[in-house]
Amino acid sequence: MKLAAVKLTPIAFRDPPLLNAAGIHEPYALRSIIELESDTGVIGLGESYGDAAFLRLAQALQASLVGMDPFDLNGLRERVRATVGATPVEAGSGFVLAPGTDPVKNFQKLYAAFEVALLDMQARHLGLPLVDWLGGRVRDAVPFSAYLFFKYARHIDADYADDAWGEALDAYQLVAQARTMVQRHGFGSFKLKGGVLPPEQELVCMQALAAAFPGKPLRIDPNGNWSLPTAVAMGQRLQGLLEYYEDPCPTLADMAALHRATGLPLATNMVVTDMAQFRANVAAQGCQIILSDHHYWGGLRETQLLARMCEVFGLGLSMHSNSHLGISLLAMAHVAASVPVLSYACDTHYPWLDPDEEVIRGGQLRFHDGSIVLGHAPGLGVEIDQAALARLHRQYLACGIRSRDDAAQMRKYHPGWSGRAPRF
Ligand code: GKR
Ligand code: MG
Repeated sequence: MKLAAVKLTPIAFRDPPLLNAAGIHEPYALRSIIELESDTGVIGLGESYGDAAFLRLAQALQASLVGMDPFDLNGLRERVRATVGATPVEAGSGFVLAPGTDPVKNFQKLYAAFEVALLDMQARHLGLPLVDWLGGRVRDAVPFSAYLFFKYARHIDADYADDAWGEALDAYQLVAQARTMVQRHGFGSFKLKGGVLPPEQELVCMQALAAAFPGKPLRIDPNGNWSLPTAVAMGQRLQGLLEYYEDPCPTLADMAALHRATGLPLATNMVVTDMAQFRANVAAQGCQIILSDHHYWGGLRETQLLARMCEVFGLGLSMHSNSHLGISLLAMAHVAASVPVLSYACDTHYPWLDPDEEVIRGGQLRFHDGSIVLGHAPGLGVEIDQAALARLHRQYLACGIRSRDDAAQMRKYHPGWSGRAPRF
């Protein structure tokens, strides 16, 4: 079997006005969809970043893949290495809250994007669900948490109608958002994207969630927007409420000091994003839970390696997410189902996806009791709806966004907004 065709389609999909430490989401989020086809007619699918820097890399790699053996992942590695080596690094590019957009991750993210599609093709060729080709399932259902956001009711500059979620800027509105998530998807745990409102107000929201959903695991993620003294003070008041405390402070040294001061379990997708940082974290005894993300950790097999490393060093493992569609969600679920140590509900932005904006044939994937349940179809188990893909590609061409910039978007609402961190 040989790779006969490699198609890469940049897309843009509607994204609600979600607030975070860096600003606010733009009206469209960018992704890329990878479609491989072998000379025997087997397909392989992937989904990754859609920012201009990633697309340049992926386009530079594309032609070199045609003709390769789809099982030759070392061959992919060499081709990716050559492409990344020949591409000048754009210093300062990348978006701080999407760790994979950092140019230092060029190798990992490019390899990961095509590794997923090749693994999908391999599994389809063998007639195996991807999870079984990854070593077998330790669970059939992968739990996800309800990812709660403060949000505005409407974008300042969208060319489409307001979303149905409405505004969420206080505890009452946030609890209503959480209830909707639970009613629609059955989630059994909650993550609040913090670092947005003054910490006291976010604490009140966490207390309201705890009262509304007694006994359910809660997390807060201020994305490094709290100073160490703020994080310690808030940590003391959050004692007893938290399953884990995610990235309140921006540096590993601060996270380690916070853990010493509060004893709270700390999670991160900001200060541990590669193996060198993993080693530093172990030495510093900073974070106890690592949030993996195959898109920038170098693919599904590297995620399994990370899981093994967490097991060896006694760390917990969970999963990070940026705005994405169903192919990413399935890749996350298949690898999560193959990893014994992944014992926390994973993050996903998927509930924020407008149901009309999915590229999978048959439409949006469904959560069952908050979980993605893996079936027995080969590979990732889905096909592309070509009409939907073409529509989202036209949306990409028309929307004018080429790299995510939540800070610039926020300045459209508040011209003086600095985005300085840590802000609280
Ligand atoms: O989409 O606003 C967002 C999130 O803040 C995202 O950018 C983060 O990368 O979800 C992420 C996280 O857990 O840090
Ligand atoms: Mg995070």
